[in-house]
Amino acid sequence: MSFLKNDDPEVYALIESETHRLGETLDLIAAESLPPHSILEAQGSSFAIKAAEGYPGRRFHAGCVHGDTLESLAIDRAKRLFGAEHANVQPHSGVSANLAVYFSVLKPGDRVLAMKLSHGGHLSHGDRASMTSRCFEFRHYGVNPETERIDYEALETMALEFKPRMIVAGASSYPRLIDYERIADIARKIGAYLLVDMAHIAGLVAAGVIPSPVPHSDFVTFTTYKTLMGGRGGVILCKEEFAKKIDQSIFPGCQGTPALNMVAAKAVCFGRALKPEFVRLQRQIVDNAVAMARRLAGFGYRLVTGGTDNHLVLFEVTGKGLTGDVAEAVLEAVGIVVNRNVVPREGEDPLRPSGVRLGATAISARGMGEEEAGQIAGLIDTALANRDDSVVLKRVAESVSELCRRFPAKGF
Ligand code: DSN
Repeated sequence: MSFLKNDDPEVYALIESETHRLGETLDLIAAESLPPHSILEAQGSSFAIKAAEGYPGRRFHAGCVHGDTLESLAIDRAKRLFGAEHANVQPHSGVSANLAVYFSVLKPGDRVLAMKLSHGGHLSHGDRASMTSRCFEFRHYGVNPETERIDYEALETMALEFKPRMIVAGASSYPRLIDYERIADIARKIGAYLLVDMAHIAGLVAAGVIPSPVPHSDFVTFTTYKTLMGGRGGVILCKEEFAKKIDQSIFPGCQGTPALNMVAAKAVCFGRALKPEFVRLQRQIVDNAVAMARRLAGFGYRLVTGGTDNHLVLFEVTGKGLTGDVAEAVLEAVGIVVNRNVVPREGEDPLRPSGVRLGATAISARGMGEEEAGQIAGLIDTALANRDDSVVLKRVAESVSELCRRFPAKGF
């Protein structure tokens, strides 16, 4: 980055510091990964310059010859990777992708049934704080209070009574598999569309490590930077019959020109995900999450749903006299980066929740296996149990640094 260093030393220094932070800490944020240099190169490439409103062969700007080939390549790879009939690779984010799906087939005020944020859903699934709740009439299903797994019977009862035009499945803090077939049956019964937001688990689905929602859904949205390990951005997959509506809903409906540099990064991401090494890595992510979950349970933490089937672990810290925000701060101070999270319980304050969410994607990208994942769970427990003991915390921080040195963050 010699140009940036000369042109803007202040920003250059911040980038250097952030690169150092990423290398010297353990990233356990479930919504992050450690993308390889090739993804960052594509993001920073000359495609960042190009205005390209429209779609390949149908642009509103000249000079899109290479942009057209690039976008077609990204679309073809996305379709191949997920066995989808149609792909739109232009959404700038997962929220943009969801908005475009809503506005493709719904009218303002239409009813939508989605998973509650506090039970693992997502803001853009009609949470009060999201503009989606102002555009459509959302109602929310949740998990069974005993099992903390989706209550499909209650979902069906709500669907039959509320008669939504669309059902949304998918979550950002649900550690279990989702029965897409069952939700698709419910949607079919009431003539509703089914949208699955698989942002968190897209990498696991691409690798075939967990079941795919694609055959069961009208629309599937996802982001490319979580388990899929690419750059920032969103994608929509849909059945061919909705292709035109989805494309129009993204452009000109919800967005202007696509970010072709991010489309380049998506193409690279899909190309990598089609390789056998990616499948091995995705299996390791689940194995590592399971290893962390088991160790934490052994230390007496209550795991939401009792374990995990995917890349994330959600556990309560209130049993240890802590709240999620305090746990997050204690862990960040020793170099373990996590996020506080609500657990499925009504009335929780999202700023001071009872839980912590962990994800195994970035540590797996660094080459860590179950042994290290278990060791990290041990470091988490030691730090939380000794949060007022600076000597122990220093020892934990040293162990974190040692792990980071043994498993360098080659990804970026
Ligand atoms: N959906 C948010 C999360 O799960 O943290 C970020 O994409």
